[in-house]
Amino acid sequence: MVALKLPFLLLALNLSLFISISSSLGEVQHHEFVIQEVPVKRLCKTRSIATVNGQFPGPTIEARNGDTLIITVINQAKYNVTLHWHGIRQFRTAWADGPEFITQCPIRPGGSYTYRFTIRGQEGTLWWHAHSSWLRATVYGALIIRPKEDSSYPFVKPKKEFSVILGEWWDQNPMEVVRAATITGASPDISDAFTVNGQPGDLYNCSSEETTTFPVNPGELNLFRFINAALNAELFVSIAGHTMTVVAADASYTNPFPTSVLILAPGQTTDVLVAMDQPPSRYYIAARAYATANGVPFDNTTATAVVEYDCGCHSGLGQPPAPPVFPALPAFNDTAAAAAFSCSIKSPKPVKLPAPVDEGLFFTVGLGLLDCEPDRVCGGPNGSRFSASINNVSFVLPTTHSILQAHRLTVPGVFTSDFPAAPPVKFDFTGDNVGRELWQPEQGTKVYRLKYGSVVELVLQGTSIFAAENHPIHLHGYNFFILAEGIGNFDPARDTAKFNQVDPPLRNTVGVPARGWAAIRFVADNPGVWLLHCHLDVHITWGLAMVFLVEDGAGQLQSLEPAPVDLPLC
Ligand SMILES: *[C@@H]1O[C@H](CO)[C@@H](O)[C@H](O)[C@H]1NC(C)=O
Ligand SMILES: *[C@@H]1O[C@H](CO)[C@@H](O)[C@H](O)[C@H]1NC(C)=O
Ligand SMILES: *[C@@H]1O[C@H](CO)[C@@H](O)[C@H](O)[C@H]1NC(C)=O
Ligand SMILES: *[C@@H]1O[C@H](CO)[C@@H](O)[C@H](O)[C@H]1NC(C)=O
Ligand SMILES: *[C@@H]1O[C@H](CO)[C@@H](O)[C@H](O)[C@H]1NC(C)=O
Ligand SMILES: *[C@@H]1O[C@H](CO)[C@@H](O)[C@H](O)[C@H]1NC(C)=O
Ligand SMILES: [Cu+2]
Repeated sequence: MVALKLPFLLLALNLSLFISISSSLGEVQHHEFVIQEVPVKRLCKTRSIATVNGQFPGPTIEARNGDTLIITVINQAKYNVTLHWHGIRQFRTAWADGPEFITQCPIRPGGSYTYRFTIRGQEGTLWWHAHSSWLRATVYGALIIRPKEDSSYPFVKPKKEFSVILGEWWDQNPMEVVRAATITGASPDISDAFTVNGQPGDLYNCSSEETTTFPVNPGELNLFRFINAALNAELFVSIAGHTMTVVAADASYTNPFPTSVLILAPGQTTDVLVAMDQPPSRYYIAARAYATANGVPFDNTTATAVVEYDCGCHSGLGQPPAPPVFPALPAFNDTAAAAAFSCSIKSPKPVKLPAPVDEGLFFTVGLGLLDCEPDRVCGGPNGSRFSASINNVSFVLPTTHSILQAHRLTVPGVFTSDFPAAPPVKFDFTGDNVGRELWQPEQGTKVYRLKYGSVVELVLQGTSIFAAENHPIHLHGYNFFILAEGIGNFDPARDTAKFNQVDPPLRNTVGVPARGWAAIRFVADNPGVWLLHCHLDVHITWGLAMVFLVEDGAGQLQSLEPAPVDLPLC
């Protein structure tokens, strides 16, 4: 089946795929996003959630490469909010990137802010989400970027397109979940469900009436745009009976390959073509966690949606429809399946890898524990407080100015520029016996400065402090080539030989393997301040983040634009 389908797709592959950064601009789109709380019922309970325009998931933005988006956000909820356009390069428009206290102060209740940016040289699926505390649990939606001309898809134009947004649901208000955990220092409560387009599906109580359904016709070739919008879980996802052909990831085209299962870390997207070539019936799409931290509790439930063929065969008179076919999913700890999938993603043709490297950086990423405040007992292990860090610095958000504003206005005391290029202590990063004296990180608001245009190679090294775990690391404002991933401690003498210098994939989020490493490369050609962080919200809450400050280059076209007049201040 696979062998039959693939040549057909490959023949259709237009080999001149690389998207040119066209100077002729596309359409200008205006949107109004009102942040408002509405009651929704899930898992038998009703609670009020923050939404955009009362929709959950929020509105889909459909654009073409080259379009300019002008999105006015009006905050009518009781929370501070910011929105982030995940994966958008934001050339010269860092002011519109969104992470709170990094590129702007939050939009306060009653306030508003207009995000303005142009999509340049990106096609595929991205998404938008709140970037303030844990609001993104319910404030998110798809951002679809089509080619400027329909004829320039590098694959057969699909008959139908579906967005499949995987989310995570708590019975409690997620803002309360993180607030409680921040007070005690304990690990936040795990979620109660995963969702597909906002619905948990048939395997949960009080949910089967509203299971998401994707109506298809026999014989069609359809595009499914998968987005992992979950807060704290990497997800395996599969469609029963159907082979998926991966054609894009994080809004970059890939060399097409067939697979029966996808793995998506929070933040990642994957576009797949699926031929509706099975006997007309109903087939489950199912998603559940890929969990790598030994002994750490996780949500082990399974979300489903249904791919339903139009065949007049579902409501036989008096006969209940047959239950949909269920797919095989890998075990929760199937690292081999996760690695096989990530390593199959490649650029569609040889790339021009930026070289030579100007900045060779080595960052450890992992967990840690902080001592509790004096005279208190915290809720983490042995009365401690959970923490996380990069190069032993646990990131602390500023409060009086965003880092971008402090940079532009040269406000002292908001951040320091001494983020270390390498970990302060060399140890057996992935070993089982990391000395307890190494477990407590330093706290700080440190940036690493990059000259405009410098070529950066960054090795992200997981540690096994407290628990080794896969960390999905996301870089704002950039795509990067993933040169290689490996298990154990990165050894330059041995491991640089494994770098894919031919067709490495271009992405915005890389899952750094548990007890392993990933190497990425990018050119610092976008001035501004850009957050690098773990996209598990539990870890960013604990400080697994840092900031690259990219200096202006020569002249206006290599410099950050002036701040918008309505930029929210602290
Ligand atoms: C679903 O409902 C049943 C019956 O009321 C109950 O026993 C079970 O605990 C519920 N499951 C969940 C996950 O809430
Ligand atoms: C999910 O976790 C619960 C609680 O730890 C456990 O009782 C249950 O057996 C697990 N279910 C699966 C399918 O692993
Ligand atoms: C995965 O979990 C199963 C049972 O929970 C265990 O037997 C197996 O050794 C684990 N595999 C890995 C690779 O950790
Ligand atoms: C907690 O303390 C006990 C006893 O000192 C020790 O054995 C254990 O390793 C500690 N656990 C953590 C996570 O620090
Ligand atoms: C991190 O820094 C703290 C404070 O300086 C130190 O005690 C600890 O050993 C360091 N840990 C590592 C892994 O570098
Ligand atoms: C909202 O943001 C402002 C800074 O702009 C801050 O002073 C305030 O504490 C924040 N409110 C909440 C509830 O976090
Ligand atoms: Cu993480």
